[in-house]
Amino acid sequence: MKVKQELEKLLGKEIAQSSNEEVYYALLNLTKQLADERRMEETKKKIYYVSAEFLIGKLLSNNMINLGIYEDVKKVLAESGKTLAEIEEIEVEPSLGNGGLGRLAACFLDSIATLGLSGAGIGLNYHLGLFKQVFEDRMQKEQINPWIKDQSWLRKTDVTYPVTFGKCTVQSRLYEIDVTGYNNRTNKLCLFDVETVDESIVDANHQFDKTDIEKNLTLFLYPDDSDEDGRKLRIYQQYFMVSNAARLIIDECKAKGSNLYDLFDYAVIQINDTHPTMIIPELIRLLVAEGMNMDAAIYVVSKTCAYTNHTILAEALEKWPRHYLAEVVPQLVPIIEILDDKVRRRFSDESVAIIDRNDLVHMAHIDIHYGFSVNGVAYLHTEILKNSELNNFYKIYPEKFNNKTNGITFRRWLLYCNELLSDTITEWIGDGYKKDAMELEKLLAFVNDDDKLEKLLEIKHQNKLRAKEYFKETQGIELNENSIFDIQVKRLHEYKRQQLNVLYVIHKYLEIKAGKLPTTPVTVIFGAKAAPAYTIAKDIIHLILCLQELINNDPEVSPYLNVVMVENYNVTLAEKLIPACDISEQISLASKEASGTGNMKFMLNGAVTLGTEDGANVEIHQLVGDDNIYIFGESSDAVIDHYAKADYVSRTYYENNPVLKEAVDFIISDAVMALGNAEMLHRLYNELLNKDWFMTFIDFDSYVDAKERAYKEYEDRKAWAQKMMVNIAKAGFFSSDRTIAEYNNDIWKIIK
Ligand code: 8GP
Repeated sequence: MKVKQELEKLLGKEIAQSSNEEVYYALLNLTKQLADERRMEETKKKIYYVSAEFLIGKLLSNNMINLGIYEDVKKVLAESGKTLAEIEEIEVEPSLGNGGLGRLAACFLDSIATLGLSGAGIGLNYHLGLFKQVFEDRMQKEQINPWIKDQSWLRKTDVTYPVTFGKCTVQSRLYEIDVTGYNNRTNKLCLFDVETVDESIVDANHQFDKTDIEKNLTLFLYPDDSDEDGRKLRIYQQYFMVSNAARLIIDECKAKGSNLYDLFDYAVIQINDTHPTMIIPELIRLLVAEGMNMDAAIYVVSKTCAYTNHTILAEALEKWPRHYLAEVVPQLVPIIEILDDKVRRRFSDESVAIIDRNDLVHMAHIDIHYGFSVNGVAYLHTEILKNSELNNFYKIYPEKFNNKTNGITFRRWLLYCNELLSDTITEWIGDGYKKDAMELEKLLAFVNDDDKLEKLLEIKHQNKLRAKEYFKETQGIELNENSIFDIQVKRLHEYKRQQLNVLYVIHKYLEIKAGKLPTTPVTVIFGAKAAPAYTIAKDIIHLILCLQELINNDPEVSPYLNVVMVENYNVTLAEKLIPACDISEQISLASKEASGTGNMKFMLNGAVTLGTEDGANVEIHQLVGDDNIYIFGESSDAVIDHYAKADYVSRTYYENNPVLKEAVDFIISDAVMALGNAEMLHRLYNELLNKDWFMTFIDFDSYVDAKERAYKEYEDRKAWAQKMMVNIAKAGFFSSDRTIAEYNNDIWKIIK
């Protein structure tokens, strides 16, 4: 295809004469056309990945790579004096996701299409999505994040369903976004919306009438659930999502010849965490309405649905009061009661009941009893599910439990975000790794090749320069490209322990003040959004921003140590930061991070992990060996034991460790209080001292040791480059193509 001609045809003029915006829309349309040409007939069986989040990121470059026109487009733009980077600035990142679970869903859609499998994502078309984070007075403030433009990747369809709630009926509308596979088929992301949605009901403080369902249903992802109306709104959203999904699936399967008794031969539904759980009773309801008897409907649905668990944190395992469901979706309650009754007849163990003695409906329990597969997302996580968190279920259904270690799409997280590296790898080992990521292992042949090691360091430096320029321009942040980039970017949560990193920063600051100077300067970079109602998480952000101000403006310290918190961390920023990273912070309390996927992205881009034996870090450790990772902290067994015995007392650590005490006390020192809010800083200080539920203090010493070791070993540039090489070479296992192949072989069984 002649890209230039096609583009100029769409533009009606020469590229050089067109604005960046015009070029962007021409590329959008060209890409959509090409994606459409790759649509393929659907196979008998299809995977439906139902998820509250799809954190898809900007789509233009990713689609162009998958469609094979990326290089040509870049060349053509360059000839006309434009760069793709400036064209991409026009694209707004969709606000359809929050964290790992949502980004995983996006990587999975890419891999499903890349492997040529017939599949679709199903979710909601949130107009304002997750909030946009801004910093004011060194605090996180939330703003609305509208992202839908007149022309976008969304395509309006004719598909619409009436969805009935206890108090009203709304009419849905399906929108679609094409999902291109790498040199392969085009699938769809199906996003349901409601036409009565009204963005104008949201006031300047982000408040809106939570009971006005017709107007608010698809405004926000994860609306504030700190009050009852907010929690009910989440149920409205979830039911709206799954009721539409169920009808779409039934319609598609019928159209392909299903008589519904054989639904599982036509569809497999992957339930992404518990948000879509109501699809189980809803499908049962719909099948019964089609004339099936209840037992048959339960049997059919149970053979169609599979569940993925993404966290063991109790607060994330949804439990809805029965009376909420009775108000919002009364039609499901009798079905859920039947499901519970059947469980109670079979098992006397109260802990596996669906409706507990307090009248709470345990959504995960529905999934486990009435789905055919339950999977965790990394080896350790699945072991913890089997042996502790869900042990009572594992004893009943050992055959349902399986592990699927997460993965990431290498198209976005290497080919696109780190072209320097991927071009160099291609030069060295050919481009076979683009289809078979395990070929990256060929790089192991170069661990003693000085020129190639030198080249890796040079690429890292270039990527730091690129990040420096980007953050200077977009956020006014100064990054020192000659410093170690030590990065922790992820949702803000106490279990992820940004506060541990912060305590180290304080400790380092105090050391420098006392005259102990690091050889190489360090920049500690954070990026994280805190859930709007999560007070302590916001306090941690506040502390980081105070330290940023204090440290970066202290002429004694700033030549050696800088702290940076980037604003509104999202996929686009991740794509800039990850290729520039030296040290990847994966420091969750062992047993708490189900997998992590950022850890995989950093490794693939040549960063060395500093982490606990948690989630997929365990597998990274096994792959790269002791010399190419910095592991510290308590083991997950030890942590689980501490919880069981309730014997962790943070104050004891504080009192017995003067270095730790000094760092903790600094949170409420005059220097920090002069910049910060006393209430917030004291709250955080007291939380750590009197509770510290995620055991920050227990790992402080070993964290400091590991970090010092990493900084020291960074000095030996050749040895460091060897670690980089090994990390990149061993990252192939974490391709989401591998993960999806495993889902398909073990769970979905879709034949191409
Ligand atoms: C995340 C896990 O925290 C992370 O370890 C894992 O890599 C990722 O899922 C993908 O499996 N979980 C969530 O994002 C999550 O639980 N989000 C809550 C809002 C539901």
